[in-house]
This record gives sequence, structure tokens and C-alpha cells, in this order.
Amino acid sequence: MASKKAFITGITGQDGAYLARLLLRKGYEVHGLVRRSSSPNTGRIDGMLANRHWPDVRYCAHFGDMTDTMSLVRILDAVGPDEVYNLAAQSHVRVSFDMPEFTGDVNGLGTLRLLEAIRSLGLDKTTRFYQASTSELYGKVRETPQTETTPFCPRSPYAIAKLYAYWTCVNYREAYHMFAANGILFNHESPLRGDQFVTKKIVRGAVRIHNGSEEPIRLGNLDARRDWGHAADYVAGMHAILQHDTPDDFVLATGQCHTVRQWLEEVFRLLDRELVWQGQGLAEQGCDRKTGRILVTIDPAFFRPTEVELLCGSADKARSLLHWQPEYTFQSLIADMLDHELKEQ
Ligand code: NAP
Ligand code: F7E
Repeated sequence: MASKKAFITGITGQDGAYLARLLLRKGYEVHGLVRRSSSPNTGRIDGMLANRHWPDVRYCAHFGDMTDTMSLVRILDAVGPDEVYNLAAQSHVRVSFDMPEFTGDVNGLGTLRLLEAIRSLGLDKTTRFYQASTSELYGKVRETPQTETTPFCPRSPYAIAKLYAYWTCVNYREAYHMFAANGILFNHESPLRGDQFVTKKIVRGAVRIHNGSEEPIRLGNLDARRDWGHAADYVAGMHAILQHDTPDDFVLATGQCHTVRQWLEEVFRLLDRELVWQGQGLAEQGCDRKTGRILVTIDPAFFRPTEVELLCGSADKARSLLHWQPEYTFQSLIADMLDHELKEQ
């Protein structure tokens, strides 16, 4: 039997890299959208890259951009994928306040472009579509834990653009009977997480201190609560969503919620330092109990104009219909990221 073909937008990102490896392991032929940049942006997938002219190629990169309709049409037409995973996004919430229009274009309209390209090429009956939706949709949360039926209340240009994409996906499913499904994923991290997300920033900063740096880690809101899982578990969930009998929307979450402060404490604990907190508000500092050294300070530059204070999901639906269950815990996720960073620095 011919192997299935998948097209992944956002393949150079954290989830794209994990998903591509998973699909290759499952025997898929994997095609990825790579955008042009002046310096290499394929670090996470190097090693998988192959020359498309080789006869036995199972991975192929295609230049294109979510803002460039014709590139998407051209690639989809050439590949004719069985499954499309739309992971491309300007994915940083804080940055979306600085670049709201770009974020709307890539995350919102980009999704529409891709769905419309699938439809106009006549692939709508054969191609299954996964949309990378997000717990940020819940924003100022209406209930806890959040489920597939919790009302949305987005709090950033990022989340508002993702809301447009979420409903576009639902609309194409209902209007054109496409297999289009949303994965509403809570925060998921890994050694491949971008350096500007809080988990990776803390792990990197703490290892730098461990290796002798005197630079404290500068952070924003330490009391935000998140439901953090591991990207390896979540990409398996994405795949399961597209293998389900019917197209549907699913929350993927661990159901466990921790503060940024608790993430910091656990990272430093694993590096044999106990964090103690002194002062309040902007003057708050995290210090090493033994030496009194300042390890963490507050920098208002990292506050957001509107913050999402609490996210905690229930993946009961995915557990019962997809048999999906995350393997990593809060502790084993941090340990994995820390192990990797200790080898890296
Ligand atoms: P990421 O590491 O930031 O990766 C984003 C990807 O999108 C990168 O490959 C990036 O390319 C690509 N991209 C950005 N703008 C593009 C454009 N104009 N055209 C083509 N590609 C573009 O994000 P991630 O953590 O893997 O997340 C994957 C998806 O899931 C995103 O849609 C994100 O919003 C969503 N999501 C993430 C989480 C999470 O906790 N990780 C949770 C819920 C939903 P470059 O490498 O060239 O920048
Ligand atoms: O922030 C607080 C910050 O940027 C987490 C994306 O993948 O997950 C991610 O969005 C929390 C926030 O992730 C700093 O205010 C404190 O409350 O790591 P983050 P995020 O905003 O939750 C969702 C599900 C997505 O969909 C997104 O694509 O940490 N925080 N101090 C900080 N955050 C950052 N980045 N930097 C700080 O210094």
C-alpha cells in the first residue's frame, strides 16, 4: 500500500519537528512548508532534510508562506496530501500585541487561505485538515477546568486571530463537509521550545547561572497559572484527532496546573538551589536561600497589556474517544528540558 502523505505548515517550529518525526516513524511521506529567511530556520528538522529529486525521498521541504496564497495552492496541488496539519503561526502572545496585523494575517487569514486552497483544488473530500487551536481562546476563563464546550473569551491579538481560524475550520466542516478538526491544545513544551517562551527562558537562564553566570533571570508575571505538557505527547494527539472516524474538536491537556513561580522553584531545586522570595510587586526577587544571591528579578517589559491568569484543561473527551493520555508529568517535563539544556550549554 502507498504510504500516506502529510503536509505540515510550521514544520520548522517545535511541534512541526516532533510531528514530522512521528509521521516519518509511522511510514508517512512528509512535506513541510518552510519560509524564506536570511539565516537558517531549519535547525529543528536538520537531519530530516532530503533532496526532493532523490527517488527514495520521504521528506520534502517546500518554500512558501502562509501570507502567500499562490505558494500554498502550488504546493497542495503538487503534493495532494491525505492530511494537512496547520501548525504555522506567529505563536508568541506578547509579540502579538506589537504585531497584531501580521499575527491576524498569518494565524487567522493564513488558515482561511489553506482551507480555501484545499477546497478550490478539489481536495476537500480526500484531505483531512488539522487546525492548531489553543487554550488561549479561553482567555478570561468562564469555568475551570476548560473543556470543548467552555465559552471563549480571547485576551490578545494572537488569541483573536486563532478564534477566527477556529471558527473557519468549523465552518468549512459544516458548509463543505470537509474533514476539518480543531485540536485545542494547552501549553506544551520540550527541549525544542522557542527561547522566548517562559519555560525555556527559565531553564536556559537557570543553567547559565548553574554554569557560573551572575545574570539573574528577568521575568514578568510569576503568578500566571498554566497547564504544561510535553510536545511529544501532544503531537501524538494531533495525529489521533485526524484518525478519528468523524471530524471533531478536542482539548489536549494534562489537567494539572502550576504557576510560573512553581516552574522556577522546581528548575532551581533540580539544580540544588532553594529559591526564597523577598519583596513585593516590581521589587520582588527570588534569592538562593544558602548564599542570598539574586537569581530572579521582575521586569515590567514582560508584562502583557491583558493577561491570561489561569488555564487548566480537561482532556476527558480525547481520553475516552481517542484513548489519548499524556505520559509526561510536570516534573518529568522539566527534567527532560533541563537534561537537554545541561548538555547543550
Ligand atoms: P513555533 O515553535 O513558534 O512554530 C511556529 C511555526 O510557524 C514555525 O515553523 C514558523 O516558521 C512558522 N511560521 C510563522 N509564520 C509563518 C508564515 N508567515 N508562513 C509560514 N510559516 C510560518 O510554535 P509551536 O509551539 O510549534 O506551535 C505550533 C502551533 O500550535 C502554532 O500554531 C501555535 O500557535 C499552536 N499552539 C501552540 C501551543 C504550545 O504550547 N506550543 C499551544 C496551543 C497551540 P519559522 O521557523 O520560519 O519561524
Ligand atoms: O507565557 C508569563 C506570561 O509566553 C506563559 C504559546 O505557545 O501557549 C503559549 O502561550 C506565562 C504567561 O506562553 C515571562 O505572562 C512571565 O502568563 O510561555 P508563554 P503563553 O503566553 O501561555 C499557548 C497555549 C499558545 O497557544 C501560544 O502559542 O508566563 N511570563 N514572565 C512570561 N512569559 C514569557 N514569554 N516571558 C517572560 O519573561
